[in-house]
Amino acid sequence: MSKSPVTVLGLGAMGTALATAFVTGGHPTTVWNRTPGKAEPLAALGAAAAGDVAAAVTASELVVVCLLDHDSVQETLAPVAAELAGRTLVNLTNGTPAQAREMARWAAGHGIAYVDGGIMAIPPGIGTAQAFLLYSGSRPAFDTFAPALELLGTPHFVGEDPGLAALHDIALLSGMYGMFAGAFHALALVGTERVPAAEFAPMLRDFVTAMAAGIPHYAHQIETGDYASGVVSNIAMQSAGFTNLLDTAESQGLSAELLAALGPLMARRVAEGHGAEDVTGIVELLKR
Ligand code: FVH
Repeated sequence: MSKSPVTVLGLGAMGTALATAFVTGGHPTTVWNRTPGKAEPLAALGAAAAGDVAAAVTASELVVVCLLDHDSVQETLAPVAAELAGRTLVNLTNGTPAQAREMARWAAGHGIAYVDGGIMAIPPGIGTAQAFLLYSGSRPAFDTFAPALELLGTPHFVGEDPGLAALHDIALLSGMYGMFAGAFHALALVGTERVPAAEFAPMLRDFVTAMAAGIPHYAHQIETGDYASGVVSNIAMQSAGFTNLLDTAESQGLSAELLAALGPLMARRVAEGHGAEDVTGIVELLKR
């Protein structure tokens, strides 16, 4: 059976990985990039390099866009709205839920089927078992092109509200950056005593991985608002211990700014009478 033609707009690190997955997966693939020259390796694999955005868009029913940000997507697509009419636009550019909903309204106004997406992988991971992608928006459009999109990584359709993929994406990235913040602080801290980072790193990875196993339990507490269920390490104890993290950073001559926000939140929660509960209760202090 012949495979559906795909157009990829944007040949940065990620767009190139996406286009490579489509072309090697047997899809007739047309590519375009603002700065010429980036299409050459893909053309060598069999992709067609379009001379302008309009030619790229009209080559395929499925148009995948992966540019730097929301502004660059708007700037690139606004002039070709008429050419996109009747096609499916899958936007894999990182953005906010509000931006995704704005794109969906724009697409609906021009007769374009719209699917927003979030890529949970780095470019070398595209097409591997570890890669997964989030999608939301038009379910019929997603279903039609799912066989092509599956080449990029495991697809998760998270709902017809077009903002939901971005919400999941930003939430996952928030978790990742929180983990990075702690890990970078830890690596810098051992470095103050010349402990080799490479020797410490596996210990850090294993400990963080073991602690991450608690996430489903924390999720239940946060969803139900019951921060007293199944408490193993109460917040009063954790708050007392956390001051040692801040004091150690200070005495080792290291800024604790990557960690600092947690200490006052824990102390406030304890002061408000929740010392016997779990540390997850600090989310109550985040709500506005
Ligand atoms: N790379 C990663 O690890 C992450 C993984 C998760 C998803 N992100 C998001 O993917 C989007 C693209 O990221 P990228 O890695 O491809 O980024 P770059 O290599 O910097 O390429 C940027 C492309 O955007 C084009 N571009 C920028 N501004 C404009 C504009 N005003 N008009 C048209 N195109 C524009 C740029 O073109 P050029 O500079 O080569 O001419 C590149 O094609 C991004 O949302 C990540 O957050 C990647």
